[in-house]
This record gives sequence, structure tokens and C-alpha cells, in this order.
Amino acid sequence: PKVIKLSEYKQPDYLVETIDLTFHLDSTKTLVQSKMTVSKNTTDAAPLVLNGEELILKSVKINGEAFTDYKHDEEVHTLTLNRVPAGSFTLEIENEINPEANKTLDGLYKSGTIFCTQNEPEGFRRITFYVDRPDNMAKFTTKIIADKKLYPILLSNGNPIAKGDLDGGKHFVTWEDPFKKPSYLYALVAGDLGFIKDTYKTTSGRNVALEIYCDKGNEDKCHHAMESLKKSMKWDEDRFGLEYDLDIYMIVAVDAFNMGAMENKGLNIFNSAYVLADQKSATDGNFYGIESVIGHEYFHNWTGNRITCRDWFQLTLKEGLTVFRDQEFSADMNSRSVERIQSVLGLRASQFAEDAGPTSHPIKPATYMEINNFYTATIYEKGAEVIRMIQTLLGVDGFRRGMDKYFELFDGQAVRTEDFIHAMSVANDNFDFTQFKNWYGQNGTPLLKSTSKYDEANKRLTLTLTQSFPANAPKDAKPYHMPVRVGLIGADGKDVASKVLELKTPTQDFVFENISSKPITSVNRDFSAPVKLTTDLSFDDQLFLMAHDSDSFNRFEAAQVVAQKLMLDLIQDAHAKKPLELNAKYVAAFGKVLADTTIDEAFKALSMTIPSEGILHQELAEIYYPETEAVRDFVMKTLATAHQDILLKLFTSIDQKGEYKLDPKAMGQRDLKIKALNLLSMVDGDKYKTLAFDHFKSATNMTDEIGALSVLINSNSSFKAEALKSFYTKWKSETLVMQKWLSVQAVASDDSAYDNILALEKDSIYDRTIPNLVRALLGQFAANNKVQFNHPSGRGYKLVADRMLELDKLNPQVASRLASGFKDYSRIPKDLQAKMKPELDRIIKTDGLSKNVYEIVSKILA
Ligand code: HT7
Ligand code: ZN
Repeated sequence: PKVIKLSEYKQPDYLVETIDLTFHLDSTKTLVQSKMTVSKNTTDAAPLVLNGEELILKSVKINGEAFTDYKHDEEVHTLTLNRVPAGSFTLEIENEINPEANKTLDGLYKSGTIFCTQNEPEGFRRITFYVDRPDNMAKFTTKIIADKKLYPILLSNGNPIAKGDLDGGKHFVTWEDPFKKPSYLYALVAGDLGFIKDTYKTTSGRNVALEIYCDKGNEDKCHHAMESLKKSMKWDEDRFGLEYDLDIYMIVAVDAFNMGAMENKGLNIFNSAYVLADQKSATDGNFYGIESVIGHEYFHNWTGNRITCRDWFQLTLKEGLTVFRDQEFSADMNSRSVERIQSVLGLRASQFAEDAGPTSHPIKPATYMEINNFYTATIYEKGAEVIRMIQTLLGVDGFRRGMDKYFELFDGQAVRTEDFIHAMSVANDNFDFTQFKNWYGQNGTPLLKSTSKYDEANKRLTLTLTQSFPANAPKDAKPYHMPVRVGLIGADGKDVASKVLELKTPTQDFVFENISSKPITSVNRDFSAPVKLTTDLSFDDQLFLMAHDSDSFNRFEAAQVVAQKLMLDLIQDAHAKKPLELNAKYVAAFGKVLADTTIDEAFKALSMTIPSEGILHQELAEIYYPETEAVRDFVMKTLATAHQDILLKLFTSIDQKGEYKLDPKAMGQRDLKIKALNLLSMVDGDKYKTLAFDHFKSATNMTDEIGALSVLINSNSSFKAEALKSFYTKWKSETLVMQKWLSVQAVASDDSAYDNILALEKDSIYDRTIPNLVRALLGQFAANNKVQFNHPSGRGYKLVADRMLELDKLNPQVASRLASGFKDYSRIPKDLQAKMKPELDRIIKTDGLSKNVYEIVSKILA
């Protein structure tokens, strides 16, 4: 496959200024008629090359006359028109598509009975021939013609401007989008949909109609999404002064969807998992996720749609910025400290692993084969951290000035990350971002070391910060400009100093004067820079931070640092077959956190979380899967056995009898109960497993129900089979709940997971054309069932390789994401490598492999 390079960017030779589309919808033979005004954008003698994939070309006309001087190359997916008129001209094309046969879920396809589209990044070329790139911005109108009974609701971007009945039981609706946009933001939906409606009045007094569409019967599950939408609209006005700009905002929920959601102008299309929720069928995590994704897509209206990307190398321009905005929104709507800890845990689990592995890339990559492979944790989550650092350097007000300047300079344009930085700089006295830009072009998680010296005689503390690069960073990597938030804490637990330091050189000393006694340093507070930090703090210093740090992130972090260090040592002991023993001071400190009545429930629940297997694996030169799992189990069992009384008290003292609430306190309480139950279930004997089964049976909400089921499975309880069966009987008609049921079984650590997966694939609730189901079963197995995926027989590798090859023929985006489990290849023990390598070879040698899978697997094998 061809490698696309940022350095070879060239403006389009032709631009489409307007496009009028007419769709004659039919499940297998949809006729698409497009009428465009096109103008030349270069002085070179260039033919007009349009993108087009899986399209049956019917006719071409230029300025109303039949045109035949073209070449349709179906191999390279282009339509080349030679000798087109020199000035502006109209181009009319008719083509046919087959939405029902389109299982890639890109372009126009059917999710059940609903017609819908997904065009980012390059789906529009599967609808009609077009200059399908984001720097081609055009005004769109859409006329949709369809059977009125089957498809009473016909939607597209913008405002409806005409509708009416037609012969043969058909009807039509015409939509006009007044804003110029790239084709990736184009959308169309048709179906017999249920809906809920509301309105929102903007600060300037405009009324906006809000509509959420779903499968009929699910309307009652759309209210949380609607509330989240209204909160998002208000928040963007309050925080960034940004109002919505159309008269109508629509969201459609569909089951067959490749990702979470899509920010099409005025007509968002969502994976139903990020819209539908009620107490009985959705967990607190689902409710939280819906609010955040609804916010994310809404915030794209300004950061992505009004100002879009010049090319796909700029993806983080809209995604990093919009993730930062949705994280800030979630922080304001919920608990800021819990939100920050959750985002950092997510970043470490996925982005740090990605950045250390074979597909490591900077937030602004220089090359790609398949752009769909670059919708990654790096572009999104590390991208958001880079934006957060800009805010930390400029301050919240300075950042807002920069955002205002960004819209003033670039509204309505397709721009680069450099343009964003330029706006931030000019709005802030030309702040110098020259060195900061290194964050955009260098891959690898930076390492930061902190040491300190206290000079008793001069009452001076010197903090030395040293930055360095990981082994996979570019050879000529340059130091980063990073904001490091630091606090100095006195013996009484109070801050004696706190500031943001700007580290620019490899090593820098920062001097604090008038420090009356030796303080404990708290470095990288609030995780101000996305780095791996090591410090000279002792075990006791960390315990002190755990108890006293005024920065909640570092209070949480101290417990993680301590646990991680102990667990990594224990993994080596386990590998050397030495007996395991857990540090008594740590056991006692853990108990103190449990007993501390000043900590709120949500924070306590987070503090009870010990480092995951994935996090521990990142620190191992050679990954020992069974030993890591055994050590985690040992630590949990030891902590639980030592503190069972207080854990039981935590579990029983939280009364859930009252009204079901979704506020941070109630969610924290449910989380704490499940975390306590999970630990208790590790204690020998059946007592607490019975408690878990009772909790499962008496659950009145999904957080408790699936939480308890997961505990029963993880502890391999004798109630497991009965619980799984009753859950299935109760929920088998609800696909979103069945996805949870599949996942808890896919990650089960015992040997049965493999056979269960084979059986579950045959169950009537499973459908391999629905990405959510594939991800719930195979995706969870490959990514999160480390021991069973890496089974010594190699059967886990073979199963996932088989499924990747089968799915690659249907949906390459889903297939390539399944490859993530193979990314540990270079660090697994030799005997496992000998099993994994033939599977990777088999994949890469397959004829007709997609470039999606080829790009990932070739990087793993490189
Ligand atoms: N901007 C969207 C990215 C996207 C996508 C969404 C749904 C299906 C396929 C997709 N490919 C890329 C999602 C977002 O970041 O908001
Ligand atoms: Zn996004």
C-alpha cells in the first residue's frame, strides 16, 4: 500500500463550491444524482480527479451536456475527467450504490432497517464521486426520495426547506445546509424512527429544536442524552462564549456503527451505546460516557466543523482540542478530581502502551497508509493533554483569549495545528511556542526525574528536574517545553509553596527560598505534563503524600506508585518461584484509606484500585502474563483478608434503598460498594461470594447487577453459571445489555474463556456484522484477557487471527482494531513468540488483505 506523506501536501486542483444531491433510496439499488459547481484551483494543466469507491457509474454531464472523456479506475478508486472547461462549470453525475451490501459501515449503509451514513474520514467517496478531502468545503443541499411507509423520517444536514408526497407511495424532503463543509461532515438518515423532542434557548435568545431519534420503543431511554445535550449547549456558551448556529440539532442512535459517534453538521449519528440509557439497563459508567460523548460531538460544532482540518495529518487539531473540551465539561458537571484521575488512568492504560509499542506515533504523524488507523489514543488523549498544557502555560483566561482569537482568524476555514498555536500566541503577547511545538512531532512518552536537596543553613530547597526520551523516541529528539506543577509540603501536611515550573532544558534547577524546614515534594500535580515520573521520594514520603497532599491527583498517585513498585518486585519473585509476601506498611496504609471518614466515596473507590495488569506489563522488559495476574490476585486477597471487617462495613453501611440518583455522591457510593465486594470475594470461603450473589439478585440497577455478576465470574464462584443464565434470560432481547454479558465472559481469567467464546459466537444474540458485539467478545478477549489470549498453546492467537481475517472481508476497520492484542509481540517470552509469529505471518501473507490490517501487522512484525 502507498504511504501518504504530510510533506507532500498539495492543495486540491479543483474545488467543489456547491453540491445538490438527490437520493432515490432503495436497500440494494440507491440512485444518487449529484450536481456540482466546480472551479479550478491551480494554474497547472491538471485533469479533474474525483474519488469514488464501490460505485456504479451511470452518467456524466458537464454544463448540461453528456461528457465521455473520462476514465473510471475501480482499482485505485478514481474517476478522472480530462479536458474539463477552464472556468467554473457544472458537473452532473449519476451513480448507483448498494447500501444493504455495505458492511464496512462507511458511506451509506443500513443499520437494521435504518439508512444512515458515516463519512469521516473517507466515506463520502462510497456515496458519490467527489473531491473527498477536508480542504474542499462546499455548500450542500439534499433531496431524499423514499417509500413513505418504510421511511417516514428523512433527515440530512441543515434545515428542511421542502417536503411533499410523490407517486407510488413515495415522499421527499429537501434539506439545505447554509454552512460550507467538507464531505466528511455530510449525513443522511432515513427510517421509521421513534424520537423525543425538546427546545433550547441560546443566550442570545434563539430557539433551537432538539430531536433525538432511535429505534421505536427506545424513546424512554433517550432522556439522559437530551439532558446532556442541553447541558453541553449551556456549558459551551458559559465557558467559551460559543452558541449553536442552526435552528435544529438532531441526534440519531443506530446499532451498527464503527466508533462512538459522529459530529455531522446538525445531524450527529451515534452508536446507540452512547445514547440509550435507563437505570435498569445502563451502568453509571454508561451514563457518564453518554454525557461526555454527547458533549464531545456537540463541541465539535465549533472545534471541527466551523473550523476544520486542512488534511488528515491535522486530526489532533479537532480531536485533541475537543477531547480537552469534553473532559473540562465532565469535570464541571461531575467531580473534577475524579474526572482527572479517570482520564489519566485511561491515558496510561491505552496511550502510554500505544506510545511504547510498534504503532507509536506523534500526535501529528508525518505519514500513514490508512488514516482510519490513526483515530488513536495518541491523537485523541495525548492530543488533549497537549492542549491542557497550553492552558496551564497561559492560564484559563489566556487560553480563552487564544480560543477567541482562533475563531476570529479561522472561522469557516480548514487549517493546521500551527494555526491554532499561532492564535494562542498572538492572543497572549506573542507567547513563544517554538519549543512547545516539539510535542506535536515527536513520539514516545517523555521521562521526567525529580530530585531535591534541602539546604538547612540557607533555608533553601533546590528541585532538579531532568527530562529524557524513551528508547523509541526519534534519534534527534529535542527537549520538551513542559509545565510541571509542583507543591512543597511541610511536616504538618500543609503546602509551603506551590507553583507551575516551566522545564525547557534536559536538566534544570528550581530554587525555593525561605523554606523553614525540609519539605516533601509533590511533583507533576494534576498530571500537568503527560510524562512518566520518577522521584527520589522514599516509601514513607509516598505514604505521607497519600495522607496529606492537597492535590487530589497526587494523593491518588502516591498510592499507585507504592503499589506498582511492590507489585513489580513481587512479579519478579513469582517468576523466580519465591514465596510472595506483601509489605506490612502498605497493608496498613491501605487500611487507613479504607477507614478514613474524611474521604468521599468516589475518591475512596478509586484509591482502592490497584494497578491493572496492563499498567504493570508496561514496566516489564519481558512480559510474564500468569505471574502478573497471580500477583494482582495475591495482593487483592491479602488486602481483603487483612481488612475484611472494614470492607464489609463499607459495603453494608451504604444504604441504597432510597431513590435512584445519578449525582457524583450516589455514583461514588455504588462504585465503592462494588469495589468492596470485589475485594471481599477474594477472601477464602463462600461467605462473601454468597453476599455477591445476593447483591446480584437484589440489584435494582445495572451498575449493581453487572458489577456483582462480574465479581461472581472473577472469583470463579459456584454461583457463576446460575447468575449468567438468569442474566441472559432476563436481558437477551436488549443488545446493549448482552454486550456487557459477553464482555464479562470474554475477560474471565480461567481456562473456560476460550471455549465459552466459541459457544457465544453461535448464540442468536451474536452478530459479527455489528461492531459493538465483536468488540464486546473478541475485542475484550484480545485486549483485556491477557492470560487466556496469551495461552501457551497459541490457541488465543489463532482464534483472533482467524476472526481478523474473516472480518477483514466485511469491515476492515473492526478487523484492524482486533490486532491490538498482538502489539506485545516483541516483549513476550520466546515460547509465546514462537506461537504468535506464524499467526502474524499468516495474516500478512493473505491475498487481498486490507491496508488497515496490513499497516498494523507490518508494524508489529517490523
Ligand atoms: N470524529 C469522529 C471520528 C470517526 C468516526 C466516527 C464514527 C464512525 C467512524 C469514524 N471514523 C472516524 C468521532 C469523534 O471523534 O467524535
Ligand atoms: Zn471527536
